[in-house]
Amino acid sequence: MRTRRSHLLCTIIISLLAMAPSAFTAHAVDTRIRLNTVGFLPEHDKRASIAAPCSEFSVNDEASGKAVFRGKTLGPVHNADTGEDLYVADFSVLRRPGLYHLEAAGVGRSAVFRISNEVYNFAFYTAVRAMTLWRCGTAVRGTHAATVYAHGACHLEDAWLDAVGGGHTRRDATGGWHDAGDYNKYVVNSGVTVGTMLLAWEQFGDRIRRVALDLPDKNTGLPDYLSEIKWELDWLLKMQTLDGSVYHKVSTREFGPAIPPEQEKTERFITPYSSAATADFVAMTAMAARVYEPFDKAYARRCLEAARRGYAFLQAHAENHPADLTGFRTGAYQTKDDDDRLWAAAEMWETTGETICLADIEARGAGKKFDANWGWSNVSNLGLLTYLFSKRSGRRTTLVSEIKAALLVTADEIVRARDAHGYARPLTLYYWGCNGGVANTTVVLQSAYRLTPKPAYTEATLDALGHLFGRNFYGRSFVTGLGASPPLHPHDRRSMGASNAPTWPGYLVGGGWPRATDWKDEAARYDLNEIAINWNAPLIYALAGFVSEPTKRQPR
Ligand code: 9MR
Ligand code: 9MR
Ligand code: ZN
Repeated sequence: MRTRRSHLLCTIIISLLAMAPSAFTAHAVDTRIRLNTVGFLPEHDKRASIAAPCSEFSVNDEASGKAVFRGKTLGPVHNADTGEDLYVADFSVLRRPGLYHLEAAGVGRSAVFRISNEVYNFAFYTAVRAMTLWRCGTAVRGTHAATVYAHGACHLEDAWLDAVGGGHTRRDATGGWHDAGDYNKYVVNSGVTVGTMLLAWEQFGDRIRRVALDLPDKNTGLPDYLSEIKWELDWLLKMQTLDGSVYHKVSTREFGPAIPPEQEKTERFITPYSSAATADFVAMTAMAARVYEPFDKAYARRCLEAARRGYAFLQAHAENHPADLTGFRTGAYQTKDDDDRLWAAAEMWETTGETICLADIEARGAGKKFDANWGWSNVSNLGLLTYLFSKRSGRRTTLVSEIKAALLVTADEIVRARDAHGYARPLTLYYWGCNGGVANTTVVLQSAYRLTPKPAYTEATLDALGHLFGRNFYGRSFVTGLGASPPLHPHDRRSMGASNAPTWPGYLVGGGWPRATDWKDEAARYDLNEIAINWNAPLIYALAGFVSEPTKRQPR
């Protein structure tokens, strides 16, 4: 009895220590006050949306309780997609680093939030480490808020060749990341994921190259961030066939049960190739060839050789070729290949400088617009950006200026969507995985900022993060383990299995649809609450832009 008691006490103390600071507040949090609960950067906009009549507010120092800022709310503004009248509290001028909460007169107080230059560092670490925890073919282990998350080496038998005419024999297709809440591995979805993560490296490498990610990899000579992406690339290289085409996926025939990955012993198969998977593979390996070149020349050569073989295959087979997925009921990721081919051409051009690739991207890019809403089924944004920011000479200047203008048009459209929304959501649509879509807008915004440094592009990027971290209809963070009241029941087989399975941290959940108000934090709702690599990648991209070196400016 005594031991049990003290054990219980220990557990309580440990969980208290592990909790966000908000858990310490004696006062209840009123979830009608909705803001970015991960926090704010000192020099940037700071706003909260209040879903209750309120004319005055203050921001109070958490420790002393003293008001350090007082203001009047704006509004109400009617927010159409949630049907609410919202009052907006703007405390942008408060810049002093610290721990605060907001008090809305007549309403209540908000969750605790931080103002600091380093406010996104831990979130970045956690979101990338989530990729490490997604690794297949190896044991994984990580600690978050004093809880250890671990599983044994899984899927070491990947994968059988039956579905590609290889008889009942195996080909090594171990490694890579699991796709999502399921443990299968899909090349097309890896495409947008790796593409977005490598773009973050190209745009924000200076900020993220020194971030230590506690990887199990030893002596790779690579920055940790690139080492993590290499885990996926190494798997992708195993997915290319001799003729250059690339198998579409590695998967069980049906979706498996919610058991830890090392317990899943059902046979997993390689499925036939698709032209979209092949084109995405070309784009990824061509990008990797130039990104890894300064660190590992042999690996860069290997990636380039693979990219060239894939590209040659595509040129010899110009028609769109969906994968034959007969007999498989797992993720399909079927998509017409024109955007994938455009992206492949752009990356081949940027890496090789060859005129045939330039002609290819310029033919495919002519008249193309950017998409405010994009993702695994439409990656032309990635190709257009690579062409636009190419460091090579020889591009058609009229096309370059057209694509420049197109980028700004779409970025402005995203800013207007943000302006029109009561929670500053930069995307107007609601669909399966739309939180990933919200994060994807930041790629357009941050890229536009590189062309034209309009503050609105950066602020809207931060608003996208703010929305995902709590300034939304639910007043909750959409990323497991981060911010206030994050999802506890994601559709993630590791988190679902046993009744006491802890919620694995660092994962963006899909989000509510068809209406803004339809999200549920329920594990069974894979259409609302699944996690996926292609949604974490743009979250990582968005955070990468604001990672800061702790040594530069310490919070006072
Ligand atoms: O668990 C599966 C999830 O990872 C997929 O995204 C989703 C949609 O393809 O399907 C889930 O699997 C369900 C299947 O489609 C229908 N039967 C129940 C399965 C588990 O909830
Ligand atoms: O992200 C995918 C979404 O765009 C589709 O509408 C949905 C249904 O086909 O599938 C989503 O992808 C799932 C994939 O099929 C299997 N792994 C989990 C993915 C996220 O739910
Ligand atoms: Zn696995």
